[in-house]
Amino acid sequence: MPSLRHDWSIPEIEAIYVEPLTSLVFHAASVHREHHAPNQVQGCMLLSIKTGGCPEDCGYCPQAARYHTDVEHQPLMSVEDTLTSARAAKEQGATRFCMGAAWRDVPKDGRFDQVLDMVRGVRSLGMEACCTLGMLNGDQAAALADAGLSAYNHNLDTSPEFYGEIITTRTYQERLNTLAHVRGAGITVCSGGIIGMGESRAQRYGLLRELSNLNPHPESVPVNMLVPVEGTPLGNRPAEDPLELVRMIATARILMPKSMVRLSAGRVSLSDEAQALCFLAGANSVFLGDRLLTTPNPEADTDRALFAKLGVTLQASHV
Ligand code: SAM
Ligand code: DTB
Ligand code: SF4
Repeated sequence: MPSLRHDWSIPEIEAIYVEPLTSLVFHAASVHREHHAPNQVQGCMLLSIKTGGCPEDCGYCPQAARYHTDVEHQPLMSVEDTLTSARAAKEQGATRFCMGAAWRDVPKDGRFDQVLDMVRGVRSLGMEACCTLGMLNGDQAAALADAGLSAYNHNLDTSPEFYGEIITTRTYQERLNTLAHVRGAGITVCSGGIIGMGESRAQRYGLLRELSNLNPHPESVPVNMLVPVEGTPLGNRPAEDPLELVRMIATARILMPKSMVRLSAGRVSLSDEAQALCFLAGANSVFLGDRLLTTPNPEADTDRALFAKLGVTLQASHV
């Protein structure tokens, strides 16, 4: 089996991304089958534990305080309510519970202790626990690792060149620093990006190069399709072509063969056929539940019917 590579170049990435679609999907599916059970998908469930009011200016995000969206601000949820939600997630077949907070960075007060309690609680239910809390330092990463955190989500979102068009309140390097702290604490890394923000294909290759040149590769790579939200600067973006999503997923699968590639935001706007192509192209994880953080995701019944139709089974817990 070829060893994993961390030196993919832009021309190599481009050559993969632009293969004729059926060749690309066949290539990705072949790589997928060498490393993963082809018809098994990991189910993750998201919960927004602190919603809205974020000081950052991420152009896609309904939770940025400066944009006027319908999102209602909510302070940090209680540990009890969070665990009630985690139990429901487990019932629906999720093996990973992911807690998201609209923070620029992890707060240095009692709220962090509360998050640590949530992490311990989720782990005690026998689920993987993931958090996405914004930037963090080495000590905070170590505390999360101590509490048993399985993964930390922190997306690079796009290429270094395009980043400044979407976010100006922090730098790409700060994103990379947080990922290094997470890795340094021994927590697995979940990092990916978004397509459909007006980036060029070349800028997608740039994101894929950054992700695939991390050593080790992120254990999970969420590929989001922009959910345009009214009131945000990207609220009027036209819908992205689902076949670009398929190319992005297939290329990520080929560059990072062992990683979980997550078909993330945007599933509500995809047909069953488009989702089937994404799974064929190597996506092997999804978010379950009718809500992502603040925007809709397919209903449980809709997903059950889709998985039954495709013969996809949800991965059993290995915790
Ligand atoms: N505040 C933390 C941060 O930025 O890392 C954690 C939460 S933030 C909402 C998590 C990720 O959600 C972002 O990095 C972005 O990739 C994704 N996201 C946010 N809004 C989105 C949208 N409208 N469409 C697609 N993905 C989105
Ligand atoms: C990721 O890459 N996608 C998820 C999760 N990581 C945190 C979030 C998607 C958010 C979509 C917009 C919303 O629901 O607010
Ligand atoms: Fe804040 Fe995260 Fe939204 Fe950016 S993506 S505005 S950091 S919640």
